[in-house]
Amino acid sequence: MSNPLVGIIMGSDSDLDIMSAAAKTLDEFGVANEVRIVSAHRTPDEMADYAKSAEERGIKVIIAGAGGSAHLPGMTASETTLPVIAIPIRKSESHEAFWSNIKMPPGIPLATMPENSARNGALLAVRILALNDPQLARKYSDFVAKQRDEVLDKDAQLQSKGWESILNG
Ligand code: RP5
Repeated sequence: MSNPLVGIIMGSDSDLDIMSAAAKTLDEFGVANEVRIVSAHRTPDEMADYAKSAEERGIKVIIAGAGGSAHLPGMTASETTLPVIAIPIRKSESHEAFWSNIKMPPGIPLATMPENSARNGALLAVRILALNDPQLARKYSDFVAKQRDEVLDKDAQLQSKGWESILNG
C-alpha cells in the first residue's frame, strides 16, 4: 500500500493469523498500512533498520506482534520515538509474550494490548491518527455509534422476544 501511516510488523508468518485482524481493521477505516515480517531474533539488523527508518517514511504508529519471548515490540520501541502498540501473541497455555511486553523499563513506553488483541491495537492506532485527522475522527465516532446501536437493538430484542430468541439466533 502506498504511503502507509501504520506499520504492522510481526516476528513470524505464524503470527499472521492473529495480526491480520489489525490490517483488516485499518482497511475498514481506510487507513493506509503495511504488513511486514520483522524478527527481533532472526533478522535483528532488519528490525533495527525498520524501526529507525519508519518515521522518515511517514509511518505514524507501529503495531508489533510477537509470541514466545516477544522482544520485537519492546526492541522496536527502543529504536524509534513513534508510538508502538504491542500485541502479545498467545499460542499455548502460557502467557510469556504478555509478561515480556508489559515488563518494559521506565523510559521506554509500550502500549501493550491484551493477548491476541490485534483488532483493539488497530483501533488504538486509529484513535491516535484521528487526533490530527477530522475525517478519520468522524469515522471513528460513527463506528462507536454503530456499536452502541447494535447493543441497544439486541437489548430491545431481548426485552420484546426473550433471551431464547438471541441464543437461538
Ligand atoms: C516469535 O516466535 C514469533 O513472533 C512467533 O510468535 C514465535 C514462533 O515463530 P515460528 O517458529 O513459528 O516462526 O519470534
